[in-house]
Amino acid sequence: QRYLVTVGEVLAVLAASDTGPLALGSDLRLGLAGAESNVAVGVSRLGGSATWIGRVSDDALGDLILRELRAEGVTTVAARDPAPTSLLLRERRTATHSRTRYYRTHTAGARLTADDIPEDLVAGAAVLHITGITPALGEGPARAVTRAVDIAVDAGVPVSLDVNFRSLLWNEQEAGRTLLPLLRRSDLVFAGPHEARLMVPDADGPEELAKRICELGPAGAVIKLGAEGAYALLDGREHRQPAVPVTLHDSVGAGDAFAAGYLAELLAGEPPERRLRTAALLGAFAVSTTGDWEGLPRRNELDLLDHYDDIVR
Ligand code: KDG
Repeated sequence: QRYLVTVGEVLAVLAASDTGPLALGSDLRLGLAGAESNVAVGVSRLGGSATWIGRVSDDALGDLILRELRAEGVTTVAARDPAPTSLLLRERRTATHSRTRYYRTHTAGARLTADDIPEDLVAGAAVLHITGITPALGEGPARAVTRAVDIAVDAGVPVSLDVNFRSLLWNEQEAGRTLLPLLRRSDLVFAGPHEARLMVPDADGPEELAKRICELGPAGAVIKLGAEGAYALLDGREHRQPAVPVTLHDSVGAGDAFAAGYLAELLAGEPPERRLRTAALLGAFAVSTTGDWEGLPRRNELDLLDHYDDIVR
């Protein structure tokens, strides 16, 4: 069976229910987040097979993570670890803008090592998806990602990289230095314009950014442009994908959703136009629903937004 494999950390999210300063207090909703697991869930909901590799705390939140991923049909390869689960505190500062604070040091996910990566599993995958978040968690996780890429490249498994720069975890120089060698060995790169510029600093504009990224090695580069859609250079061919118009509700998770849509269609053997269209649809579902992944569609729901109409009767 063709499956996607990914490596990362799942965090517990404490999200304010109220809009406004969290310093005034609020009910908190417990949920989960994690760029790589968001992608795995998105792929699984579209009928693809996805496996997530990571370290999971032996605390109750770790149990919740495994239950939730399994409920979503994601295969988990997770060593249990006595260190606690990472937390992400999400303040809903205004109706459309949230602020994040990580509680993410000495936690289970950051104790991932290269030994946690099962060789056969990565070598047998149809695609390995990595993001720039895991290498930012520390030397162990960075080595784990490098190990996964080593295995994939040796086995001829295409590598997909979402640059996913997180300024709360490291600075731009460190990110550029660490991610560039991974990008050179990737086949497909997802990045926003700012993230792309971390990789090719003297380039500008989606066309030039994608072209310069592909000159470094990848056969494909997808530059995500938010409400403007996406520009992709895939095997030397240009593609422009408009965004699907929706009302912005919560933009967190849009990039992961986009990657999930693209990769699910890649797994299904669909052509680039279809991959990009589904990517845009999943991005639209993510921004118009609450949470990073909860609102992602099943395949039979895609046309809810494809034939854009507010009410289905
Ligand atoms: O991509 C959305 C992520 O920001 C979220 O799910 C949490 O993985 C996460 C991170 O490190 O920010």
